[in-house]
Amino acid sequence: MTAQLERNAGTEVRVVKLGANIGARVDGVRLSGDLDAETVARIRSALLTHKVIFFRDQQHLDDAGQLAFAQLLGDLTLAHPTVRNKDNANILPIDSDYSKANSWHTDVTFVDRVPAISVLRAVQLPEYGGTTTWASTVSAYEKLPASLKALVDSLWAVHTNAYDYAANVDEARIGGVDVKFQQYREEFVSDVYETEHPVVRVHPETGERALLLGHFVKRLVGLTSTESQAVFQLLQNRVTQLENTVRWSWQDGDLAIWDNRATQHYAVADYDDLPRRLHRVTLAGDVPVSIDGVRSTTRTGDASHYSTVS
Ligand SMILES: O=C(O)CCC(=O)C(=O)O
Ligand SMILES: [Fe+2]
Repeated sequence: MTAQLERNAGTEVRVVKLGANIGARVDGVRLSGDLDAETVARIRSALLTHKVIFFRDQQHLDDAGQLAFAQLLGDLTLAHPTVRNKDNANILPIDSDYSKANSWHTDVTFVDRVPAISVLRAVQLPEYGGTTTWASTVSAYEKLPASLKALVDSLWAVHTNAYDYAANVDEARIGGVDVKFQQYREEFVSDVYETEHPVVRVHPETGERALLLGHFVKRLVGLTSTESQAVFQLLQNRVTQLENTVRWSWQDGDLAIWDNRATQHYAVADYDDLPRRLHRVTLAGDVPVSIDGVRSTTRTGDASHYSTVS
């Protein structure tokens, strides 16, 4: 294994690269709301470079600590545009009792203000399975041949939370006919959102071009649904190519941060009916912008209650 060690002078922060295209583990940091500006800058820089970063041994963090740390990286969004959490307005529990995200997606792309960053903390883990995999949508774009770049550079997609759920997830495997699951699903689509995004967005901090797709895509603008599916699948296959991914095996005390403007992810549902719970916090993002400088447009719904635009 050719893990690369970057030692930063002055502090203990060590960034250990996990793969050529995506992923790094950050060692030597005790996460909290009290980190100094230099450490926060290093974490942000590691995130922008590696797209998803992992921290071990953060057992001291609770919800309040996770929120305090996350706020050093940006402004909090609500837990979700439609799903309410009565315990804490800013934390979305990812609980295997009522949802399993075993489908490739970028978080909350059905609104115009797609969150910039997601911060996910392990709370309860199964004895086996339950890994999560991330893919770089930047390297997926960069590796496209010129002919496919020409296709996607001016392509737009309609994203919605009322997507065809059964087409993407094998419902039978997720606890059968489960009332809690059904209720969650109903809350998820209680307000319908539809947004048109460019398939290639320019990252506001790095200037990199990234594919903006994932399972909230309903169709590609100007294409029939059959054509949309074919082109979508072709591009998704590029995103999820294994060389383009990193897979994380969760341990107690782990925290992951991903750049939601440059990645998709998939939670592997291979832990039977064992309980699994993680807490997610998201940070406000900008409205995506195409290569031509055109911003995404809302078709249905108003997400201003959910998040500011960073
Ligand atoms: O369960 C996981 O590992 C990830 C779930 C997910 O999609 C998310 O936290 O945004
Ligand atoms: Fe997600």
